Amino acid sequence: MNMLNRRNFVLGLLSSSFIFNQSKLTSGHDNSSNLHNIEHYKSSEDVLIIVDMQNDFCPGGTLPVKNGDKVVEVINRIQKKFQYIILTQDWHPEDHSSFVTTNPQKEVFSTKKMPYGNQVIWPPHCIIGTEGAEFHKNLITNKASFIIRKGFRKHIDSYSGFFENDRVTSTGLDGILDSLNIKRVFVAGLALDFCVQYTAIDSANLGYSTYVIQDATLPVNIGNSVQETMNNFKKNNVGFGKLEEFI
Ligand code: VGL
Ligand code: ZN
Repeated sequence: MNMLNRRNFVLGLLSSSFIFNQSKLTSGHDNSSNLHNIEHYKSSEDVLIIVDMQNDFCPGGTLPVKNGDKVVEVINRIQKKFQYIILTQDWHPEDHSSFVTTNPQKEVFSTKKMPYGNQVIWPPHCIIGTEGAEFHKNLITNKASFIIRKGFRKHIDSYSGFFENDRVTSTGLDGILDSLNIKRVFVAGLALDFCVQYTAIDSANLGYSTYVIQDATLPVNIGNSVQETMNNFKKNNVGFGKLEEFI
């Protein structure tokens, strides 16, 4: 094919596919099924981020949030309102630098200095490949399009789903939301005063309108971590309330 013919051939292809698409849109038997309508009201600009809904953060786990398992039901219900759902998964090597077992001279919940700032000392939790790192068995996970794993570098902890605790190492989540053209981020899961807080604040600072769903999260509660979280939400323009107040 010479250049001119190739051009006409390509244009022909383009226009025939255009007509095909048009006819699909305007076809007489427009089957706007219920499913179609549901997809329509689920905004393509919204994402639900379900933070660390894992066994070790639930009763019976190694770093349990009181009643942590109770939010699973609420999270499953609100998943129905979203087209885009992303899970985060705390995912640590067994000798992670934040673990008390790696710092035997330290007390659990005390802090130590890391090159990137103060780091809380945690009981070992969410160790790669263990039952404790698995999602709670009742959590619906098959609607999520991505699982973001974080905290797998021995020398950096990661609370936020966006950036690790050095505040520069990216998890890739911002790139995903950006390429999906997401505008609003809704955050649920565990724990309100750590990973949910950091995820929501990073999200707001990256420019997404951000809301934490009050009845779909609970705190670990260390010192006055909950009050501080509420103050930080106000300072960083993160909404905190029930989903019905925002959608
Ligand atoms: C978390 C402490 C350590 C959380 C994770 O998911 O909130 N907290 N690792
Ligand atoms: Zn962790």
